[in-house]
This record gives sequence, structure tokens and C-alpha cells, in this order.
Amino acid sequence: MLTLYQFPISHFCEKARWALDYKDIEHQKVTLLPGLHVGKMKKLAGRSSVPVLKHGDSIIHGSSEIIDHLDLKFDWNRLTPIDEDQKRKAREWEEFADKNLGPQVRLVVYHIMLDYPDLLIPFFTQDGPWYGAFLMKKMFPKLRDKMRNLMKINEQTAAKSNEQLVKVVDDLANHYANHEFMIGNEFSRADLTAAALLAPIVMPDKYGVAWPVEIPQRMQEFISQFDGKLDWVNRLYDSYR
Ligand SMILES: N[C@@H](CCC(=O)N[C@@H](CS)C(=O)NCC(=O)O)C(=O)O
Repeated sequence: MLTLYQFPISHFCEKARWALDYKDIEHQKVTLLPGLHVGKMKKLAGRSSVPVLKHGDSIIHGSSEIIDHLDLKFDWNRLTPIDEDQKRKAREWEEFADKNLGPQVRLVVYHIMLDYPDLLIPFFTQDGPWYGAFLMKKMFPKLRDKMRNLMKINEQTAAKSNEQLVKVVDDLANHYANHEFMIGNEFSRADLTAAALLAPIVMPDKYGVAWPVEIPQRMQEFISQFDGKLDWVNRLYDSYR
């Protein structure tokens, strides 16, 4: 049996969830409570971050490594191109996006949403332990300060991340306006990564969290910068998720 350790809201975890579902691999999920996950993950994987996949005795840490592992062990619905040149390009893009897209989306979204605990706490506690909501309400102020500290979330870093995002999203919009896929003629981990890491801005249903019905004004303003530039994310979710 495979077990995915995860946070529902995490877009890096969404990469792993999507890969498991796309390859139709039977698995179970262990949903952790942010903050309380640290001890458990360090004991299991030696580091605190998720996603982590346990497959038999193997512990696979990180979304890209999980996709590598799944393609190696389950040779169907491949996400890694077979052609060497395309494989290299897909991996290069994924590495770029994991560094220059995922953290930036997370930083700006948290910069805004940490000011709205009533909206954020349900994301943190969904599918987790029964006592999660109660505990999270109590520990939220400390967790918020810790998150701002650890991820260096502030007005300046949010402005810088936003600037970087606008540029990457423009490049992606131009690319997908003329191409069905990021690389070659097939859906690959490159498309999955691009769409999953931008999904918190697009909020597709298949991401698996209950998106808020009313979105704060600041969040709406952030999202509206990308109007008409992320339709391809919905297309990829509709066709491949
Ligand atoms: N590059 C890693 C990034 C993973 C990551 O940043 N995970 C975040 C959630 S989005 C996390 O677990 N943060 C809490 C921690 O590091 O303890 C991957 O692709 O898996």
C-alpha cells in the first residue's frame, strides 16, 4: 500500500495527488495538521516538508521525486516523457517552476490569507484529525507568526513575488496560447506542475478543497491581475485531472 502524507491546501502536495490519480494508483492519504506535522515528518522522512510518499519500506520526499518514483515503479500513464530531450526539458521546467512559481504563489496567497483566519483555518484542518479545528483556532496566532517568519512573508517579499509571478504567468499564457502542451505532443509532468502550482489562483474543483464562496477583496485584486491568462490551467484540469 502507498501512503501520501500531505496538506490538502498545499499545491506541492497537489502535484503528488494528481500524479497518483492520473496513474490510477491505489493509495491512502494521511492529512497532517500544519505545525503539528513537524515531529511526525522529521521522524518519518528526516525533514518536515510534505508531500512524502511511503511505498513499502521506501520513503520518498518531495513532489518531483514522488513523480520519478511513480513513473519508475508503475509503468503506465507516464508523466515523464520517454524521449531523452523532452525528458530533460520537462525536468528542467519542473525544477524552475518548483523554485520560481510554487513558492511565489504560496507567499502572496499566505500574505493575504493569513489575515483571514476564518477562511484559512478550514483549509488547514480539512480531512485532518477531528480535534484540528479546535486546536488550530488556539494555535493560529503563533502559527501565523511562525509562518511569516519561516517563509519571510511580508509586504516587500509579497510585492517581489507578485512581480515574478506576473512575468512567469505572461510567459506561460503566451506559450499555451500556441501549444496544447508544455513539451511535445503529450500531457506530461511539466503541464501537471504548471497547472498544480497555479491552481490556488484558479481554484479548480478537482483540486479537492472547498474553496471559499466569498473571496476577500485583496485576494480578488491579486487574482484579477491574471484575468484571461490562466484559462489553460482550467483546460488541463478538465482534461487530465
Ligand atoms: N520542493 C518541495 C516543496 C515542498 C513544500 O514546500 N512543502 C510545504 C507545503 S506547500 C511544507 O511542507 N511546508 C512545511 C514545512 O516545510 O515544514 C516539493 O516539491 O515537494
